[in-house]
Amino acid sequence: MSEHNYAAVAKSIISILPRKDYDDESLGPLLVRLAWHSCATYDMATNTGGSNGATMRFRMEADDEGNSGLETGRMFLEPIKRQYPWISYADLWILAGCVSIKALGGPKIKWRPGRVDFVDESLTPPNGRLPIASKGSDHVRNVFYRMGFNDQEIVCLMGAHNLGRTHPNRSGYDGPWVTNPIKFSNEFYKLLMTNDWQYTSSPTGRMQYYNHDKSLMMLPSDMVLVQDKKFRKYVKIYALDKQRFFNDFALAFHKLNELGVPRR
Ligand code: CCH
Repeated sequence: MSEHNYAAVAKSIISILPRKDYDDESLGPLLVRLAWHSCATYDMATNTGGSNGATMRFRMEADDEGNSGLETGRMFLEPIKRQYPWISYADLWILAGCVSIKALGGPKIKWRPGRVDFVDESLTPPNGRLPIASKGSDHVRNVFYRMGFNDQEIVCLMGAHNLGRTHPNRSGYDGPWVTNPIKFSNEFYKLLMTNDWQYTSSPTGRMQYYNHDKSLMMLPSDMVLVQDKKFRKYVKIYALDKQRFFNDFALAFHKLNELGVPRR
């Protein structure tokens, strides 16, 4: 069954993650964001969008403002796709996200193959379903409730911002959230609980939160998690209990990547 050796694909993905010339020397965070955005178009009411279909291959979704930078992630996965042409892009992107989380010290995420690549471009979900970082708690809730998540799961999933950074040439925001952006941890929640945040302009003019020496950042949509009492409760829990965060994150990320995937 070498034809469907997903473990071999996973191994090959792990082998391309370390990269001296890229960001914090790992492609992992970018691939986690790619997986997340391929899922984040899901709409429960119409059962449209989500990771099945790999519709980000199509121009309309690739050009959605929120997906800026993700062409780089898809490009890095091309050699893997060439090596294992039988895997769908839809499965590959999600597998890459799951494998990256684990490789960067996070929990093991349950992953199942079975996603297909749509040929019909008209099945691409409309633009505008991704969350916008400058908006408040109503917006964040609307986006995640539309996918079928509750407040606890929202706070938990946002903990992926323990990884990676924002890029002025992609989103216009600037900097990493935590001191080691290639180690999955609960530091994001601990930092959110501090009072070290100044609402300031980034070099591109985007308003965001910087810490005292501008070495770390938070998006307005991250700060919502401590400004909103119902969210804040879970930030406290995850700041104090890393294991609970890891367990809950594994469940929530699995739920995320199954959204809209037809299963018998
Ligand atoms: Fe995120 N995220 N995210 N995010 N995100 C960005 C980067 C990453 C929002 C906005 C942004 C999730 C939720 C949200 C990652 C994973 C997740 C950036 C910077 C913005 C802006 C992009 C750039 O400039 O490169 C908003 C808004 C929300 C919700 O309201 C969730 C949920 C996940 C995963 C479960 C990861 C990882 C990154 C880092 C990417 C990198 O290139 O380092």
